[in-house]
Amino acid sequence: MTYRIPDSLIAEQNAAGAAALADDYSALGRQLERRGLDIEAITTKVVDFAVAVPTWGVGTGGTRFARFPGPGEPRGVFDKLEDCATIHQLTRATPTCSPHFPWDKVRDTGELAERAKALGIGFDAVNSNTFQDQPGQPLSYKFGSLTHASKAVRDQAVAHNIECIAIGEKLGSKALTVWIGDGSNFPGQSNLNRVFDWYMESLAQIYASLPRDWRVFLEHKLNEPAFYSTVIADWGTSLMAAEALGPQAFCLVDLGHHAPNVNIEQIVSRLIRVGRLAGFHFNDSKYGDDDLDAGSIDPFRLFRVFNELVDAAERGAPGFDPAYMLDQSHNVTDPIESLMDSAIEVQRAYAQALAVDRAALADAQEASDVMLGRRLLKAGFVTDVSPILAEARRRGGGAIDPLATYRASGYRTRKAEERPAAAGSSSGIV
Ligand code: AOS
Ligand code: ZN
Ligand code: ZN
Ligand code: ZN
Repeated sequence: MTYRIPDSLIAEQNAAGAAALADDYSALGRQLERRGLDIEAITTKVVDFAVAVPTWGVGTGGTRFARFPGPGEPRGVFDKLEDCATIHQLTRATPTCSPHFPWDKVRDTGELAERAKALGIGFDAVNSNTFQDQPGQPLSYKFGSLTHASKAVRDQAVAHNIECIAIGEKLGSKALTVWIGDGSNFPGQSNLNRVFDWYMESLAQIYASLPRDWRVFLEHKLNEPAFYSTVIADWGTSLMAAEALGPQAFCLVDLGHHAPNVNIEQIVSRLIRVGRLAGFHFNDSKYGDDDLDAGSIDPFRLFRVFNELVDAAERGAPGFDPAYMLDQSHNVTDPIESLMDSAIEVQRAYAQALAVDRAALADAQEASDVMLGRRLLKAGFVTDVSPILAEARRRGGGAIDPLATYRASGYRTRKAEERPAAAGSSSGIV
């Protein structure tokens, strides 16, 4: 048996913080009541909110310069599942994980499904990987995958995506996320129109293999690893592809995949409008696809995105059912700590958006009262919803203070003993 944090430790830690939380929660409840908001309604929504953890996120990432692994890193997908389960145990916000293939491929997918079930973890979207070559792979993706000039390479990449769907079906997943590194580094390297033809041809084959109750998430990205043009560069291209493919295709928004200063919440609003918002890869960034912890750089941007989501939910936007996932790379922090904190920050943005007086906001907008509209929105953002988040965790059996409880448990030290570094794997820690 490997080490799991005992529920008794969570209870003990919670007991120490319970009185302060009850005090803060009732004070916040009174404050919200004065603003015409019901704290219980917000707490219930936060309890029901979930964000998936990426299996590749529980190991230390790295930059293109170096990777500095920490102690007790997961050696493979079974260890990753254990860490994902721990994140959920403490936060109660991450009941599913999003696996990546072939990084998480095992001989017996049934065993993977069983292990996850035993740990109380489900599977969110499965991710395909045609942006790097695997040992023994017949054809290289150096010059592209689903849009490679060679049909044989495209076929190989299509077959991999179809295999991902087959694995995902055994895991109980209902979506495939496709992100490709395809594009060009130099003008003249490829024909911008032709590569899109190939993308559509390849995606049509993958789409045809989707089970009826599945969705395919198309993830766009402005640049990197291709630095002149990427084939699916922006939400416009993504939407063109999704609409051409059919009703099971949706556009995924990774917060780090846009031009600087672009208005991401407006993109979200537009995609909701046409019923094509797949969901998110949450993370934060200052320069590009930095993959920093969600809410660590620009929490107001995250809040603005959630403002659109709450607006859409409250007006009952048709087909609105976004998948929430984290997509981060942890280079200088303990990945479990970063992922717990990020899940909480995503919840925080949601709770803040729920703390906006939407009726008053609509009136201010109607009256063109710019200052009041601005203030009403900001009032949600500046509300310290921490007691709501802590109370939601407590009610679910999680930790009032996940970071403190995690550190008190000594989980990482225990894992360092159980997972000797020498047994490292090519587990997709990129
Ligand atoms: C790459 O930039 C994308 O964000 C993808 O979602 C990718 O599959 C993921 O980051 C794992 O490397
Ligand atoms: Zn992503
Ligand atoms: Zn990315
Ligand atoms: Zn990213």
